[in-house]
Amino acid sequence: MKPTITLNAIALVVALGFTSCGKQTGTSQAERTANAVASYVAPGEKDEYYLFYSGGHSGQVYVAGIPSLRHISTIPVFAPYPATGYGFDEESKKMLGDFSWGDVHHPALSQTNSKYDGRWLFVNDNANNRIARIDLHDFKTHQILGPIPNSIGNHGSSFITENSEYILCATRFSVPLPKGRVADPKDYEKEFNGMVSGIKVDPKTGEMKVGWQILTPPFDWDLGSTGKRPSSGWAFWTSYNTEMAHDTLEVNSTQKDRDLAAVVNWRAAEEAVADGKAEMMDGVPIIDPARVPGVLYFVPIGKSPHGMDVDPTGKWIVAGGKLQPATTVLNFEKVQAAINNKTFEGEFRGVPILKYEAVVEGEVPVGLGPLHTQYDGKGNAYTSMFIDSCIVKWKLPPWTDEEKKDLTKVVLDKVPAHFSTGHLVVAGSDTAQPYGKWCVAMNKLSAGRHINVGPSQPESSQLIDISGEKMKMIAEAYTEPEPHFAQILKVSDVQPTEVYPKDENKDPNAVWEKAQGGVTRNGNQVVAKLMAIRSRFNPDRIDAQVGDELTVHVTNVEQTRDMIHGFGLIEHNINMVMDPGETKTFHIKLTKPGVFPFYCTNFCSALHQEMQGYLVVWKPGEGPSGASGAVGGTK
Ligand code: RUQ
Ligand code: CUA
Repeated sequence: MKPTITLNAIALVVALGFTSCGKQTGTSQAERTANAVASYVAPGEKDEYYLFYSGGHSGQVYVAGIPSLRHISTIPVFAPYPATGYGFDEESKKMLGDFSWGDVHHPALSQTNSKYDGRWLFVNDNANNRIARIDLHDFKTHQILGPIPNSIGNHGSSFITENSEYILCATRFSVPLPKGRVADPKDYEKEFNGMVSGIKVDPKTGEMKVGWQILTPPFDWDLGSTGKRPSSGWAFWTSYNTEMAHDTLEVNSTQKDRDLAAVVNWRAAEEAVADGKAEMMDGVPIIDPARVPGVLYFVPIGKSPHGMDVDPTGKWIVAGGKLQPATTVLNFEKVQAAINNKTFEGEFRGVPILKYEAVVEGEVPVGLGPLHTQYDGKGNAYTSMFIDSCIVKWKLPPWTDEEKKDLTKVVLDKVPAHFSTGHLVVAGSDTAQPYGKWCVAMNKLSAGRHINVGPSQPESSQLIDISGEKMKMIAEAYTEPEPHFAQILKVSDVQPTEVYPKDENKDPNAVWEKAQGGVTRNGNQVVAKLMAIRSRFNPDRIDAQVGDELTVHVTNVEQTRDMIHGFGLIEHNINMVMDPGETKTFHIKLTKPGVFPFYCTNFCSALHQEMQGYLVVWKPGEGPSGASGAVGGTK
């Protein structure tokens, strides 16, 4: 019964908690002015950092600027987005496959030597077990991998290794494996399994493929993080259902005071696969950790933990307590020693459990509901507090003897956040050299701090200056549902292209001159090649007939930045958008006769409205050249 009471109490605190905060008080006019100036980016000036927000179940990634917190663009990933034509042309339709949504949680910037290298941004899809790669060369999605075999609920992901060798993922859910096998959830402990996956990233192209997997008990793996420097080659995940409950998890998975976290030696996993110690399941080499010692260890962490974040030195690993008012700090040197000396407190299914007392450095009493921890690279940690609705700054070890005796002494500062902070991000926290300076709190509830927009409220973000001893709340903004984690990248660390250069366009159907365009027919296949230029399509007439398969290639021949043309086709659910120098293709079967205008959907010039044409779909046997009619009118 006890856990139920605890959880109800928490629910009550969550429900009432934000009434205690509200409008920031005690901010003098001088402070207000200073805060406004700190986040003000004047017209014509630019932000210093990119903020890449995960878009949660919108399936997208949002780009904002720091310090302005202004939304600058949306990068569609797992859901169609007519604004950029994503999900309408053949290539993006193919990437989306049968899904029209995803649940993006944790973006990860690619790294070289534990530093952002400005090449790619990877994001996970919790819902459909996928990982996507956005190229920062053009800020577009270029690959969606998945659904990943033997992986269900790709939430503990996408955690990148220090040289982008792998994206590491752990499953939130467990099912009977391989996928498609059915067993009664009552037999959960026996029949269900979780998985840790190593997704290999090609160092040149960023192309991902499933490398190997490690079979785990059916714990619900939660957040994780990868090692660096001393902990290079390792990765860590919390779990919240060591009880292996399969129903009423709210009660049944919160019984134990400690849950088992996973300590994974991913280099050892890689070697085990190379040495032939894996067995294939659904096309993937699977490592059974009971039979391959040294790949997986467990360590108890209290209670129902959530975030697990490695600090910039790679030495401290901090787990958020969620249902325990403390963060647990593990010392990686002690983890190593415990492994080498076999300081275990038992095992579970053949996997050694490291003795808690032997690996823990301390439990820091940060407050209620600690979730995620970030770092400034100056020895400070920042933890988001879901229940207390605040950010807590505290000092990482090494601690003095006096501090060790009373760890409340290492808690340095608290700043209220509004409300119920989930993730927070400190600029560059997951690298060896954080930029520091800015922290963004991503809050689950905005609770009417903005003008009333009806019952559904946006999420809120708050910008906190962490450059001084005390944190300073600077600004607040609202975002589409719903940012989980985010990444911050210095603008000068990436060089996106301004156009697609003509000579790099390798599309065989690109047309760069009027004479190359036109409409051709082969049986019932009609192919139109169009050129888009201010302010016309060439050709601007496509003739076909009912029953034809129509393929349209449109090349935007502009070589000027931001000179974008669209191709919207009336009543056919088509809207392609071509950036300068880009060729896109759609394919449809023509099922109804009529004259269907098409037009440019991006306001490109003073004569943008005039940028239009006609798709004429004749009844069979009618039309300018009878049954085989296919005409592309050029002017
Ligand atoms: S989880 S609010 Cu999806 Cu990142 Cu912690
Ligand atoms: Cu092209 Cu509007």
